[in-house]
Amino acid sequence: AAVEEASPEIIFRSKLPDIAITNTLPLHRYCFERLPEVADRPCLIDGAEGTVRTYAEVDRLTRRLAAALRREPLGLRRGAVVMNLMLNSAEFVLSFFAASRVGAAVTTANPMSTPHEIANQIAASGATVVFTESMAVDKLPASAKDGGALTVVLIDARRDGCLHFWDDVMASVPDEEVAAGDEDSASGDGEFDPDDVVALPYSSGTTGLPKGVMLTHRSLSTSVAQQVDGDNPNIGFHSGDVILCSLPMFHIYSLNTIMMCGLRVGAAIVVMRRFALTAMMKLVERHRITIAPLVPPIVVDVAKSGEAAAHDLSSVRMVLSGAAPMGKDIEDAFMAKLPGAVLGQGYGMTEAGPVLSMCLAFAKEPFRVKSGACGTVVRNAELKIIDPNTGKSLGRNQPGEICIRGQQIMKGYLNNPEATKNTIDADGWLHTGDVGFVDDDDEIFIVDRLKEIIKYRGFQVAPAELEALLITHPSIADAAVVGKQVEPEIGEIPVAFVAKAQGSELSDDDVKQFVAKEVIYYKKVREVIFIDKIPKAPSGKILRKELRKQLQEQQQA
Ligand code: 4UU
Repeated sequence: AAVEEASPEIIFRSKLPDIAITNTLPLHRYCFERLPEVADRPCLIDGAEGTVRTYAEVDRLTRRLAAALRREPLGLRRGAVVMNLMLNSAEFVLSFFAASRVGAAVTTANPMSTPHEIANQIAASGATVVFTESMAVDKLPASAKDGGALTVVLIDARRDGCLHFWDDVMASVPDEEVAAGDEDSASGDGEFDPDDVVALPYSSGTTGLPKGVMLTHRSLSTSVAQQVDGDNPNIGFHSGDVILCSLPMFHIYSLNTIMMCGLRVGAAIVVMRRFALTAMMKLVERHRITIAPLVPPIVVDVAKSGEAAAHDLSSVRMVLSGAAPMGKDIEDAFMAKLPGAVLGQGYGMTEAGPVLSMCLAFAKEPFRVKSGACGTVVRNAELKIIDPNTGKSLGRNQPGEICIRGQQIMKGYLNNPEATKNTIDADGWLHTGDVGFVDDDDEIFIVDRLKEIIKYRGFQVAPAELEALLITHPSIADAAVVGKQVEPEIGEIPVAFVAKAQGSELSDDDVKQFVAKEVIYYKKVREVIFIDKIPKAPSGKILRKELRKQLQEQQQA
């Protein structure tokens, strides 16, 4: 029989050498490994109040909370799932690492989500405890409020049927029980596997509905190491840095690159409940912030704002952008406002752990980089570009689907081996659904997307979710949702193509309002186009390319 000759794969690597990575520790141990050195340094600074918690205090609070999580009424064990449904706060960080200590996983969600979205994620993830705040508590499923299967811990108010984070939960553990040497169930008694899931964010990936992304202790510590470990780290964070945390920790970008990387290096993290331009600038001035991780819409806000000049932003030495494309023109406009800082991009995807590539101008020994590039593949990882039709790997400067391999990528989608298999192939390559190329200097440029997702200000919108909702409307026969490129402050908006049921007098406002009632603000349908029939392949797959083309033609007309 003929032996098929496998053509050698073309694999791209970092320009930084691989390093020895510690990725078998529980994540909390890994992130707090430098505790003895940084114990008295500021760890979490509350943006609104200005209160400072040191590394020793944060570590001790997570131990206390872990002890409380283990005992009744919470009674959490290895394998349990906790939901963090809140904006940025110290409590978010504490519950995340306390969960890690007991061997539980944290599924994160935006507290602006609708009751329907929250209920779906609770059911799908199997969460039994929810850490949340007043703004979201009334949206929890009814079973949660009358002492059903869910225990609700409220961080900012007292309420019947809920536990108060500080007064009930934290206070239940006497100080003498929070011994510094107290061992975690996630490591002390041997019941720990680095491949246990510790974070469970939801992402729709390349297709379909949002799915639980199983990120393990091993994947996240590998990802953090790829960014900030080694003698010449890819991102040269250090313990003297003051890092702005204005991006939501419920998204993997903030959770990993700000929170985990920040803690790993022993930096101070300034926690903003949520982003606001003026407040952010004041915080930079007040705390002499050195590192500002942002997303392109915020970069545009700063570039366009006259306020930058009214504040002393000179302490900022590094501005990181990611989660959506940022063109050269935006980069250049921004740099004119902050000439003293290095601006660069990271490219991440929840499933990839999340960071695939990072700007090498952030390295301790920086490289020169090009504007518009989204970094070079991280160290201790492999990246290839494949022809989406043949699967063959491509050389430099040839656009194709970006694939990544390494110990940082997800273990898979929760309870969804089918979707996992479609995303991570038999050889361990994760297929991103992004189209890009690697240039002669190993820099990556993203040029297109094969996958369905729409990114509204960096947030994921899954067309399949909106389509499933739209077709439940009695006057809608069929529907398809695609993204439309708009101003860079937004990026893309969801546009619905709707085929009306016979005789229906549905208006575009009807459609918009119908969707708006069920989904979080950034998933709202912003435009409706009525058509006779949704174009589909014989397999039933929506021909999104055709719809996108139709949008483009309309925009040009
Ligand atoms: C063009 O967006 C993210 C994670 C981003 C991230 C994380 C850590 C950035 C920097 C960092 O340090 O995850 P998701 O899952 O929400 O969205 C993933 C998708 C990608 O597949 C790609 O289509 O978001 C898009 N994307 C980008 N596109 C992410 N980063 C970029 C980028 N340029 N820099």
